[in-house]
Amino acid sequence: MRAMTIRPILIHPDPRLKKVAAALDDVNDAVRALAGDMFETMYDAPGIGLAAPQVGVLERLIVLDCVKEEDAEPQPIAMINPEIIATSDETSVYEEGCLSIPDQFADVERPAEVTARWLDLDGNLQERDFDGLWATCVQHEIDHLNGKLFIDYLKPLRRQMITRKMQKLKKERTRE
Ligand code: GNR
Ligand code: NI
Repeated sequence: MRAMTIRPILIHPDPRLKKVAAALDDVNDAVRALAGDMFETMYDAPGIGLAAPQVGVLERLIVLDCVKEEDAEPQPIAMINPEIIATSDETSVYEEGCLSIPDQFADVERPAEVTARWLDLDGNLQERDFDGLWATCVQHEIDHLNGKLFIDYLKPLRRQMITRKMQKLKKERTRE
């Protein structure tokens, strides 16, 4: 097996973060290699989730691990072509962040519980209920596959302020 590589994460605004990603029609070694790189990149960041478009790959693949405690067992999950097939009426509010929008955080309201269906890295269909941070994270990641960022839930003025900060950050980074 090829060594895993940390890939650069795209920073908003970037046209690739606004595109709808394409479904994967095959679960092969290339997809498994990409998932490996995405786990490596997510844990290095560190983050609790990562979607392929964030590393510039416009395909429907996400990885997540919402276990935050240092001493707890990791729970890596890779999802190919994930779908939310049911949502609770009950909602919850989490302060969200995004690796593509560094150091910006805002409250986002979403369904508190969701049922997701996806293909795992062996090509087997999986279905599971998520709640708490896991439910928020899986929705945040699937949004990325549809070109949607958490700031799209904010009021336009707040979103614009964050976008301007990110434009400034990107400019500073290219000057260095
Ligand atoms: O690391 C992340 N933390 C986070 C916190 C609250 C809600 C969602 C997230 S996902 C984010 C990683 C990321 O940007 N995934 O796309
Ligand atoms: Ni994100």
